Amino acid sequence: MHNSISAIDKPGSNTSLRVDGARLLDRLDRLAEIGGSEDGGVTRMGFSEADQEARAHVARQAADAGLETTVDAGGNLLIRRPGDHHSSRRPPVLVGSHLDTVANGGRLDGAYGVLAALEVLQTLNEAGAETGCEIIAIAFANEEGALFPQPFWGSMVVAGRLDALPTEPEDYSGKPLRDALARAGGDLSHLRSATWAPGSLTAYLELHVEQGPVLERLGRSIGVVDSITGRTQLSVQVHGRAGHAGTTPMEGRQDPLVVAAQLILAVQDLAREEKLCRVATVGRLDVQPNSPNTVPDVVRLDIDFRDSDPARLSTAEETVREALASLARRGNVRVSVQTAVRTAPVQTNLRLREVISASAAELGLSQETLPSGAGHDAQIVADVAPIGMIFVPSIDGVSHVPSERTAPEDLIAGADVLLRTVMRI
Ligand code: HGY
Ligand code: MN
Ligand code: MN
Repeated sequence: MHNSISAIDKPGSNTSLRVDGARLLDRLDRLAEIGGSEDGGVTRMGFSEADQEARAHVARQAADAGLETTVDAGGNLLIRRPGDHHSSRRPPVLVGSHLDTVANGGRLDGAYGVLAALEVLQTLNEAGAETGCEIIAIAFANEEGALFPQPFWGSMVVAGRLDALPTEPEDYSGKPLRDALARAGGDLSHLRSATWAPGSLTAYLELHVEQGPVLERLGRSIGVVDSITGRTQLSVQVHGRAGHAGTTPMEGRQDPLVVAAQLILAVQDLAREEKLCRVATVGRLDVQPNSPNTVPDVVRLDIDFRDSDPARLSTAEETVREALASLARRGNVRVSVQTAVRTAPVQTNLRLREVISASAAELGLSQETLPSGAGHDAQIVADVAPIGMIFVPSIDGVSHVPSERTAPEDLIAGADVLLRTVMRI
């Protein structure tokens, strides 16, 4: 984790500057229409058509605002102010989040951080404000990994974690990423050109909805994030022996779905009974051939577990692998396990936390320091830059669902804290 940061925190110059809240809210409404559904949900899975449309939409909004946009080889959208508006030669500050969503997710997860970063850049540009270094807004590609199961794709590229990425990524149906990435303006053969070396950024800042209940329960407007959870995601395949539901005797069946069901209960016990990790979830299950009168052939499931302690994550993973091996023996099926995600928990940068906190205080906003139970691009970018994260409350603490919402005044307040923080770095 790259955590050294040069002196920051100039007293808040231009303290009267505020974002254009109405413009931010309007942009959020319009972006939510891309991939939007009747129930208010949004589906813009990374590198899908809807995701490409959203990226192009935001790029047009930036260009209409007189800003410059580029797409790097990883498919990340970067937005810059034209000309030279920074007083020092220090490396740039990246500010952003992601535009892609989970299936039928919410309208704010990721999108809010990207549009707030655009709003901050436009506000600075309209005011002709000088900043301590260049401020670049970024929309990371495929943070969720909902279609192409390589979550944190864009931030892994920026952080140079190319060895951890498959050389020829495919989506869940086996479709290659290469063409979809090219359509987004990226280039799978030149990912290295999109990496940022350690020390080449002064900081990375991400504004995000909390996606949990803490700020709402405490009645706080701003969250100063002190750490981001570690996360392991295992992709499991259970191979049995398909057969006729009516004629295959129960004795000697090799039913992969029965083993998968036993595994799902074992995963829940990890967090519930054995307390080996904070949370554990099986959210995706694929049964083939998925026919009511056929004993299944193969079952695929993804196991997601999280904790702030890497040692607990390793123990939980070992326990899952042991349970899987013993269930496979008992069920006389064959299993294979791939590690889809293994991200370490990270701390945010103390100086950035202090600047965020001071910015919120200057704006008269209540605040709380808290950990993030969700994963974020920031925890990957932490390899190459000091990171800071700002939260705003989630109504009812829900996210990854159509009812994901945040009060408009909180959305605007979060963007003002981001603006003020950026101006102090
Ligand atoms: O899964 C997460 O924590 C994030 O939403 N990608
Ligand atoms: Mn998410
Ligand atoms: Mn997110």
